Amino acid sequence: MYKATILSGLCALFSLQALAFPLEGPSASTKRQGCEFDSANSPECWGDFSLSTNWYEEAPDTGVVREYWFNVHDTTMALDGVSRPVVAINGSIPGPTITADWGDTVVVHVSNSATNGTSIHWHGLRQNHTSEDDGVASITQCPIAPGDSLTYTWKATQYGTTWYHSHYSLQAWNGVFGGIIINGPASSAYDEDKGIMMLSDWFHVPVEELYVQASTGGPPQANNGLINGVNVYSDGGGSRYGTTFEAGKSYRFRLVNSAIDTMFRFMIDNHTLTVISSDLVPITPYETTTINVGIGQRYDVVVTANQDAKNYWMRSIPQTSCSSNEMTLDIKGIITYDGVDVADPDTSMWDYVDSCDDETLNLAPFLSLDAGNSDTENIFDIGLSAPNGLFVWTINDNAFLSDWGSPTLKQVLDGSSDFETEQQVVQLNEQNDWVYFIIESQIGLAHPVHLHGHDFFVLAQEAASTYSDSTPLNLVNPPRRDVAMLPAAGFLVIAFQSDNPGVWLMHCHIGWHTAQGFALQLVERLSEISATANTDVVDQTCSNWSDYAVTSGLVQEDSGV
Ligand SMILES: *[C@@H]1O[C@H](CO)[C@@H](O)[C@H](O)[C@H]1NC(C)=O
Ligand SMILES: *[C@@H]1O[C@H](CO)[C@@H](O)[C@H](O)[C@H]1NC(C)=O
Ligand SMILES: *[C@@H]1O[C@H](CO)[C@@H](O)[C@H](O)[C@H]1NC(C)=O
Ligand SMILES: *[C@@H]1O[C@H](CO)[C@@H](O)[C@H](O)[C@H]1NC(C)=O
Ligand SMILES: *[C@@H]1O[C@H](CO)[C@@H](O)[C@H](O)[C@H]1NC(C)=O
Ligand SMILES: [Cu+2]
Repeated sequence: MYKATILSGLCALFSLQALAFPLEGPSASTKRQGCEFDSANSPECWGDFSLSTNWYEEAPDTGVVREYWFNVHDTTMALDGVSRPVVAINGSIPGPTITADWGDTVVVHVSNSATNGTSIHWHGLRQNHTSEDDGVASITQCPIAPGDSLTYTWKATQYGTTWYHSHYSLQAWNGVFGGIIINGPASSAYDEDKGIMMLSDWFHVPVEELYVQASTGGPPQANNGLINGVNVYSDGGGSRYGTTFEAGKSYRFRLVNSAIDTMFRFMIDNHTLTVISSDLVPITPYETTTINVGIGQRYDVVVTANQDAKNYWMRSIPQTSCSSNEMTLDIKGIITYDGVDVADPDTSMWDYVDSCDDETLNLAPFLSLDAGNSDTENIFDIGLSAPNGLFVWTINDNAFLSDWGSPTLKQVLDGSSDFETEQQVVQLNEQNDWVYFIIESQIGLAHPVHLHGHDFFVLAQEAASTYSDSTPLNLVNPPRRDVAMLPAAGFLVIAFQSDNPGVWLMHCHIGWHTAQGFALQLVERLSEISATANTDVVDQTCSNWSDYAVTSGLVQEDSGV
């Protein structure tokens, strides 16, 4: 069995490598052949590889395995001073950061000690021929039952900043998420890496308790927002994220939006941001004073400590055009220049225009690639209805619904090639076809659209407008990423190649909307899928799940993802 061979190979490698390589931490100093990576002087270098390597075609093979053990459990935490029930990984929100080098293999053993099912999705990771490890309940696996565990294995063929999160119902937004850093070359120099800046919205009750409200009255207002898991709340307690600057040095921040329903504009008072990547794609650097980060998106920015030595606010501002928060202008961290007392800054924010639009103008990938002409074109019309008095989002009039106990990948492994209408399956059977998706909506709300298993090329994106045959498409090195905004009452046109056999979800990354049916799935190159998966593992997780579901009398109340 393909997977079994890989796993036993990995174990052998792991025991050989365990002593020679630390499990965590950046390894920028690891000796390499060729031009050596040095973030301050040669950020474009990576041994025999570089910033110019086409990572969709080749990646280093380090032979290094980064192994992690995650324990998902229920607990109570007061991230902003207000205590509430949460679901956490190893007692922390965000969970432990996964760190690896480009070309490493990452193995994560997930144990479920919580009272609900779980599954962990490695957002933005391509999962090249490893659909089984994509971690989406009801798509690529049954949920991991309480008391059960599952090991995920994937290769870091890309590098940069991303995150993982639960893909079981709304669970991610009770605290099951964390950062992923894959060290690799960069398109701009910097002195120090400040790591993940996780931007979240936050409620004072578990999100399930708000689902009926979200499905009748619309999304509830968030109580607060967090930066790396902390913020203050209405003078009641909590603390602020803080970090220090040494005058003259430059710092890399890795922004991740892990919200359920908030687009955040990030800024540091009086400092400009040099943007060096969007999602897992390095870009030609550009400067800006503020950056708008959609849900699920990532931007890496470099900031130089070139201002007067004092304290400055770092701000994460919910964009009110598509979100609502009690603490809109008070989700802040503090940057302290060395030698200055830590105190609340007196600085003022950069001017900005509130919006839920992507940063479209400047996102030119450093590795320039053009999109091919379309072989297959699909038009998806987004709609909203309330058949039983509860909102559902539809794609071409069909609301997505999957079954935890019967994931699509298992159906494929069991020989099925016929799927239920509400599974919303798009079959892509040709190899390396250029596939165009035209996603349109007449509803005046923006949606962050995320595709699994691929980066996509953004060919067109326009608010308050209708797509037509004469809409110009940008095929020449367009932005390339894994989440893009479908603008309000407008359209988004994306393209990708069918180069990854597997079952892949595409969905709106607003948690409420995913749960309310705004999703579809690709069954890509059906006949090649079984060769990528380990049927025994898929079946075992499902049989454990089925035992649990029967005895607990569990009822699935949403789309499942
Ligand atoms: C993706 O997987 C295929 C099949 O195993 C392999 O041929 C290809 O080299 C892989 N791509 C990368 C970038 O590793
Ligand atoms: C998480 O906790 C488990 C014990 O439950 C421990 O074995 C593991 O090392 C911890 N992992 C991390 C990344 O902290
Ligand atoms: C999680 O478990 C609790 C307690 O058993 C239950 O009330 C709740 O509905 C579950 N949530 C989901 C999404 O299954
Ligand atoms: C799941 O299945 C494995 C393999 O049979 C078994 O060892 C394990 O105890 C099961 N876990 C649960 C929670 O049923
Ligand atoms: C910061 O910028 C504001 C204008 O936004 C300006 O008035 C102020 O002098 C600047 N402060 C410093 C320390 O440069
Ligand atoms: Cu949406």
